[in-house]
Amino acid sequence: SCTSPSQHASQRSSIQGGEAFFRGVLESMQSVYLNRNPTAKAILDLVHSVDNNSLCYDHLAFRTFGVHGYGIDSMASFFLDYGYIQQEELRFPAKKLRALWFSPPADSRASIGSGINGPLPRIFISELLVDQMSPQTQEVIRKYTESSGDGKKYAALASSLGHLTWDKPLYSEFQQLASESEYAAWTLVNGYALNHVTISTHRLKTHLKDIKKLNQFIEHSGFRLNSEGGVLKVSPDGLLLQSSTVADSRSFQFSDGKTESVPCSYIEFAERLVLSQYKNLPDTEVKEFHRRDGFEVASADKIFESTSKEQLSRVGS
Ligand code: OOG
Ligand code: NI
Repeated sequence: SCTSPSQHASQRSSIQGGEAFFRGVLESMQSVYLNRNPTAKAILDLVHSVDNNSLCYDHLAFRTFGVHGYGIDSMASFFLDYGYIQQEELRFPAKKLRALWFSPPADSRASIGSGINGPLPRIFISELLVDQMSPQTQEVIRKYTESSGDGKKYAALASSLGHLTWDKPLYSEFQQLASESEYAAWTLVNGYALNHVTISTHRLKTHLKDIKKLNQFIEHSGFRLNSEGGVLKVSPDGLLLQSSTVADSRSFQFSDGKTESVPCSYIEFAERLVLSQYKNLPDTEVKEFHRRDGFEVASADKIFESTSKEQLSRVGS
């Protein structure tokens, strides 16, 4: 049903027109992500090699600045144009963030294929509530979004090219943002780049379909998982289980010539259990829509920390 991230091209031939273009854009976003984030690439390769053929994405996530049209809508319009449907809002008052998630079109054809060419993933897009930031932080964010011209219209293009739509900032501006919101600092240097992909563990074929086994396997393979609030994040109904790695970092050259390490992206795992009203369905008949859908604000709040200094600077596991 699902195959390796590198087997895409041959499979795309069965998908036509708009959907082939749409998936091509997602594939470019993924290729930027894999090139910048060696841990994410290694884990995708590892899980694929153990599980033989199955790798489906649960969701893809993006971050934005909620100001001047640069917020959620700037990225959402691409997905809405290709048939995605807006779902619930999630609010994170302490982090001064909000998010929306989008479900894929019901008629998306390829349930054969892997990763980006598998079942289309949900999309999770968040935005910083810029108006609630300090005047200094707002000034930096407005300086860069204003310098971007019509960049907000090309969020998906920027993401698939791995290009910022604004100038590179000064290191001092990055630090100003980081001191108030690590999310803001991340977005200033990563822009619309894919923040994470999420492997759908229940659609794996081996013992790794159990997220607790997958977490153990990932840690035994030498990768660090985000430990904020505990490695495994469980929704109050017990049906949505999530975990994520600590983000990779890369060296970034600021406009004042300083080169410093900045956080980039991470990879997440999600296991969605069967809803209670379907608990008697035989395993072979369980489809994705029989499982817990959506996201969970308390878990998401902790997953945001996957790019935090505190998680990145942890020693050992
Ligand atoms: C998103 C964190 C939340 C989820 O699945 O709940 C999340 C982010 O780090 O931008 O990914
Ligand atoms: Ni996520």
